[in-house]
Amino acid sequence: MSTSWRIYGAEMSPYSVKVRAYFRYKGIAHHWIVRSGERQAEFAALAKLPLIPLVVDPDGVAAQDSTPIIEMAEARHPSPSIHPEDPVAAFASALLEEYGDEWGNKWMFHLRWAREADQLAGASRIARTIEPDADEARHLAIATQVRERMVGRVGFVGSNSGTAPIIEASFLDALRLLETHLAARPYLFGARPAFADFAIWAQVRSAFTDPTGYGIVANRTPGMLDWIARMEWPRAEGPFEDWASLEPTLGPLLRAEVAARFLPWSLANAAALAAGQEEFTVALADGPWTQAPQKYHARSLARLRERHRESPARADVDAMLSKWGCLAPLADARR
Ligand SMILES: N[C@@H](CCC(=O)N[C@@H](CS)C(=O)NCC(=O)O)C(=O)O
Repeated sequence: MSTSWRIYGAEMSPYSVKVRAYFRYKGIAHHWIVRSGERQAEFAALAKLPLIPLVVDPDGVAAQDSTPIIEMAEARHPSPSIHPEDPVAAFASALLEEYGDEWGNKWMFHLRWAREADQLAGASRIARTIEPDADEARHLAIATQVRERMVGRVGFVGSNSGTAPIIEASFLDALRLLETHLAARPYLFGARPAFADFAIWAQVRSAFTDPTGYGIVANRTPGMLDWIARMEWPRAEGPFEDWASLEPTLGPLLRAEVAARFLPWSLANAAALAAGQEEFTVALADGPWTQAPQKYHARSLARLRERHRESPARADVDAMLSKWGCLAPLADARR
């Protein structure tokens, strides 16, 4: 029997590189298998959904969805933990993990598929993943198909002409706040990577490999470059910090991004799903945001609320959330 895990993924896929960086950090033996056209039959036999990453454990059990994959692997390989010992920092990390996955993906998807230069670059790289040895004519045909399909889907994450300025302002605000925070430490929660690093990094790193995202990071927040490179093969360089030393520069990210943009969006999305609406509009401080609701997000918001209820230091966590404007959206109305 193999003792190695398998990760079916792609270099272009943020959730795939998120899981791969986690497995690298934990030192869990794994094979990275590029989901190319050649692997499609093998992939389809294992996958419930046509999504990457797909992870197969040493017993042959397959799992999808990066957050539950990491939670499952963490339960089986608890050391070194990706959760800070300080319960307030640990909850902030879980909240920022959700923000990275669900909101950060909007930066990545929008930046990759909104402008022609990025569409062409992204579609060409994906075509090379699907069929690495295609001749030029075949390569162009695949890239054209990919581009049409993905440009048609950019609206699914809420990217449209009304939201584009909000998404781009959010990307730059987040990068600037992270750049300041990371000037004093190698990872978001201290000297080793936390749950939040993997999720936020995956989206920033993916945007960074596209022309527009690269231009923004390299020219406007070059202080992010070290962390982007470091997270490719993360390692423990020292302990986690407690919330007290993280708060002066991480709290402002919670306020400006999580409280002002991500959580209001997430609540409006969940409410629209519950009401069976085809479209919803939420008034963010930047202006109105309109899109069709996204199904997956309501489930991950529910999981985050569960974590919040289960926190071993609920009063301290609530004081932190309240200070940075995140408590009301997370509080359980049925309490
Ligand atoms: N919530 C899932 C999302 C996975 C996902 O959206 N994967 C994208 C690539 S990053 C995908 O497979 N898209 C369809 C495709 O590539 O065919 C996770 O965290 O793993």
